[in-house]
Amino acid sequence: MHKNEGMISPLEKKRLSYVPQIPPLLKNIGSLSLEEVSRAKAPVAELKSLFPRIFSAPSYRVGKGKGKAARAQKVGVLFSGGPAAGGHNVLAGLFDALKELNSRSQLIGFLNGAAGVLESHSKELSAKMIDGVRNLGGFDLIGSGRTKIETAEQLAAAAETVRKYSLDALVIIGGDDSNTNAAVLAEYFLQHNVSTRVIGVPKTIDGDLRSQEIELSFGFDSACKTYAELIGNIARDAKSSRKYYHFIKLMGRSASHITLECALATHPNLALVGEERKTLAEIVRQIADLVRKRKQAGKEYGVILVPEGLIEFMPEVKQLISELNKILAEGKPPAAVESLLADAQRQTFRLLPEKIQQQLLFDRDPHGNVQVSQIATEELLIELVKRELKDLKWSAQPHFFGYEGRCCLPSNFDANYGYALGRLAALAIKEEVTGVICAIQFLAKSPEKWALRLVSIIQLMCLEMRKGKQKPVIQKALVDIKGKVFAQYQKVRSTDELEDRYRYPGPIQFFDPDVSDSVPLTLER
Ligand code: FBP
Repeated sequence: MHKNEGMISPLEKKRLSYVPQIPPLLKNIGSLSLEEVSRAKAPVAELKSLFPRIFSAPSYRVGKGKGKAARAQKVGVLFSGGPAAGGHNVLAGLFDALKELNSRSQLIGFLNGAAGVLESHSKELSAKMIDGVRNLGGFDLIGSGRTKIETAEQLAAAAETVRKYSLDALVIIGGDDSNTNAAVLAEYFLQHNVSTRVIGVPKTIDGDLRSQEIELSFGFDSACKTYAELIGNIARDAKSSRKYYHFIKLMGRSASHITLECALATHPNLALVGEERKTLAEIVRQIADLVRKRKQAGKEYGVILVPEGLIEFMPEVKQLISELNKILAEGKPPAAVESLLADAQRQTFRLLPEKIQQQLLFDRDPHGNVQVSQIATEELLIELVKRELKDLKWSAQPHFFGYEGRCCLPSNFDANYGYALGRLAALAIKEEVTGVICAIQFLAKSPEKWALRLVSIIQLMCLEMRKGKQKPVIQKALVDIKGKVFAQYQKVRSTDELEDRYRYPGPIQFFDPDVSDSVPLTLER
């Protein structure tokens, strides 16, 4: 019996007994081996000096064969960054497979992200603990955090911890930065004769950790389905009450994948896509035109989706932010900043409502940068469109959907995908590889047809300017505005502006096979 059985809801109880569907190969990991698929050089030769040991490490395809013996392994695992539904299933998949391979294997959860490694803060995960979180949302069994292991002192502390615990492997479940970190650690451990191997697992609701090999991270599907349910409900309310424009900001720190997926699922009157790189003035005009046109058609309501990262894509705001960062970094007082801006940037600054000006000047992260994700873009747009439509009567309601979607019960897709990723990580550990990320392909098909890969993380990396220095990173995958998914949205965009073709997806379904096994629309395309 689950220890909190009295506390859990009937649906959670039911979900605990769901058996994730996985590719047949993953059912018997002991009978699998790895085949090298490429030993291609990483795309940027300069990475070689930073990662001499893993620079030309191969990627692998998984197949039947006599792999390495299944010896007892001691494995550490941590979550990094924002929660994403399906994370507990990664732990369950990893735990089950490790124990099936050798019942003496142990899984140690580091608490609250990489900080747990630096502070040696951990707990050994038992079958009882794992059984209590199967197919449930959240990362709460071990917590997560945004600490990075970057400095020489942190790297040394991480090496000390994994040595102290005698870990054979460390599994890092995270996004682009965390998997970059996984590569840094893999290299560091090899260079310092630490025998712990490092395996990455792709996680983020943002859907921006993608490459040719990685189709999607887990968590995106459940988050989008949750937001799409809420957007559908709001659309129905808009159409019923006929008096508000709903400006709905959706999470996604940089890329607009979540907004695009929700647009395909719900058909709002407009979905802004940051990657189109329109100026603030263009966007305000576009929305004002939409409100005018709909008014002429007798409609004084509507639904507009706004991606969280929109503001950073607007060329003039981007320039303003970079100028502000420079001036403030020179230690100039915020009150003097406006007078120090170049004319064009001063104009942009003056256009912004006071609340946003204050956010740009005072709400800074520990590195002194603007906290772009905290800016109320939905409120900014409402205010500026109101100015533009002075003589027109209309009302707007701002919303922000973010945290609501990160810890929901995982959809069947994410429950299956997370569990399969965990089992694949166990295979990587058995086969003693390091510096690889788990990649599952053909995700739009049913799990029986998924293909399994272990991809050398270095293959995903490039050099990018960060805080004035060239740094190795996994580049975020933005929405490709020449790609198929955006084209699909473009096809319906102008019709959806005036006609109300809202779709109401309703809550995530778990039990009706016609609905419950749906995959993200982004993948179907
Ligand atoms: P990850 O990239 O760590 O998965 O986080 C994604 C995200 O949910 C973004 O969409 C959002 O901007 C950010 O986390 C919010 O972060 P925080 O939890 O620190 O407020």
